Amino acid sequence: MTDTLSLDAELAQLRESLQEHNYRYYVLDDPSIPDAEYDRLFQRLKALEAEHPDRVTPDSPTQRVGASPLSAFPEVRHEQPMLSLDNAFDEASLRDFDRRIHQRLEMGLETPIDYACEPKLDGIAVSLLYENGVLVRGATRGDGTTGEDITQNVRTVHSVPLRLRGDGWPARLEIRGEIYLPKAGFEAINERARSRGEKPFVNPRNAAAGSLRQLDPRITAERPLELCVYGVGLVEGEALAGGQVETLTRLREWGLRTNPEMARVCGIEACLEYYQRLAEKRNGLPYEIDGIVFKVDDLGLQRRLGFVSRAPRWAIAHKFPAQEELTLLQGVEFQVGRTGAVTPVARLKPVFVGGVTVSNATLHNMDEVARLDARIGDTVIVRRAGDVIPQVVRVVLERRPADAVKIELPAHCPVCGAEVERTEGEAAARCSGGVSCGAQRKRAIKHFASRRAMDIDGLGDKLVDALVDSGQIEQLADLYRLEHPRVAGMERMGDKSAENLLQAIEASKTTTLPRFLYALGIREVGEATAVALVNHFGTLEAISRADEQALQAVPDVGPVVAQHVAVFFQQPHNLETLEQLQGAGVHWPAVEIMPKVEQPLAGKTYVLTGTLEQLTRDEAKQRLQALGAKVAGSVSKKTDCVVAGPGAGSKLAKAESLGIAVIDEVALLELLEQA
Ligand code: 9MJ
Repeated sequence: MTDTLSLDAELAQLRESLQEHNYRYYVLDDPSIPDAEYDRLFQRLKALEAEHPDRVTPDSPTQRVGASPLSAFPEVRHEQPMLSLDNAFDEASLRDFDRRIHQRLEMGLETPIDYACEPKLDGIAVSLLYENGVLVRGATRGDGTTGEDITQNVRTVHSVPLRLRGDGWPARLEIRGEIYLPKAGFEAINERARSRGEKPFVNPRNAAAGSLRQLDPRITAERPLELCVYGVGLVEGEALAGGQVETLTRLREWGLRTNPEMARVCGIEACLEYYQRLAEKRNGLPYEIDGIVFKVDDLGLQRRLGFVSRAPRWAIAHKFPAQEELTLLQGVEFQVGRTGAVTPVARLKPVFVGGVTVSNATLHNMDEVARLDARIGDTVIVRRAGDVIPQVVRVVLERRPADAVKIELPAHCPVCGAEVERTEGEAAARCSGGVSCGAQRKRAIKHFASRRAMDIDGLGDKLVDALVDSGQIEQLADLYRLEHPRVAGMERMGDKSAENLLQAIEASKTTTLPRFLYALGIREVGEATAVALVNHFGTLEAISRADEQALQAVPDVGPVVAQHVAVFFQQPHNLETLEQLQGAGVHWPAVEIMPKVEQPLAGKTYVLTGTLEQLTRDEAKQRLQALGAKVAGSVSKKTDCVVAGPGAGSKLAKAESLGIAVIDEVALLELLEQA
């Protein structure tokens, strides 16, 4: 007996405690224990209930999911009809609403009315029936009189209490509210859908509807839905006194989530101010709202005002500008980004959406175009939510004209005419023009001038921007045609710095072939690949003539790199650039091809540390690489040898602790000489 008592006491205590923590977490947004502790209490309750199945109650926190899939949702009749709202799309209509109320109540306009102001959530309206404080039914709005019984799914929503807190609730109580997906939850669901190759939802409202209308409640349970309540239907037993705001405050005490932005204001001017304030806050809220609902706060006045058809005379929704509109897809242009990514952009018949006129929207990439099945001439839904760039979210297939035109990726870059490449497994298509492409020019020049490429000291990013913007550099080779007076006349330049820059540019003409090849910025061709290509082919000419098969014979060059290299050298623009650069005087010493047998360090990994005195780090690195060695930046078990100069520190210590061979610069030079 005592055992049973203490078991029941523990079960009751666990349930109450979990319910309280749920309330603090979901309703007050102020949890008092860490998640791990909540999980422990939950697991304890689950274990006890598993041991004593006869003690499981339907309102136990463990009983949110568990029901099996339905074949259809049964119909339910609401105890009280679920109302809809009239809309006001501008200030004048809102003022008319206030005027009508004054007239009906026979009140002078000078007597302001108290209004409850609530953000209008754009989710799915639900009615929750509580009997003696226990959730017995959840239903959709349906036609307002009859809805669908979605009790199983509603129970999986954590902010829906399975039992009301406290006391004093009416014996039977219908709660009205909205189940919705916060913005972050919507993004997460769509991200997951995309990663699985599934179709993403168009907007959070559709995602919430799709989640709530699952016949299998286990799927609903995986969606981060939330509840927010804004009213009541049937109230049987205890009456609810006070106004709208007071009612919602009571509901909150009973454990139901209400909107913290809710406010009571006096008079229509204050309503307009509230609307403005929330309009400014809209993008920063964690959930989507599509307007503000204003309700006469006093329940007595509400009763006197009554209804017309299904909408109360005492409430109105003042809508924000729509975030989705229909328009025509008039064309598609392809833009080339700094990295060469070729992006389709929809040209739309201008349409007012999300508070601005939109005439362009991104289509992301060709995979997205295929997913949308968009064609020129289609009617599309454009969405502009918050500050994000407008998107085409859906095509209205029923409105497709017979002459709608398929969207094709152009074969050639719209900026430079070079071939457009698509790599297997990559969504973006890219221009292969590289250095010769105007869209990629600034980036290409910055890379060309960088220290590990042509090493043009003093040619920083800002200066490159200024030189391109002022028209002094249109193509790479223009670098070598810069003239002193114009350079010196630029902002923050002067005689001396111009002279230094021109000298550095002059000095860069004397380079090495691997550096030059790397400087061209061919995709996937880093320094090591450039060295490998040069070692294998010996001359730029040979590299440029090699086909993909020949390129793949180079160590570490796979099909993707081979394709990028081959395509680069097939572009007439690129060949012209190479000619111009060499014509401007860029040159390098001839390279002796090392037959593979003469790569005595192939497969070995070297690490350089400390100061070298006779060689620069780069020279040492290039000469080691020329012998087939890999030069790594850090010491690991895979390192074969560490070259340590004066000042070597932790890398040397690590090499010693791992028992890795250590040599000094003299030994390195000997090694390089012998090889
Ligand atoms: C929404 N959707 O946020 C009402 N609503 O009141 C609020 N909807 C409503 N109130 C009566 N805050 C009918 C609908």
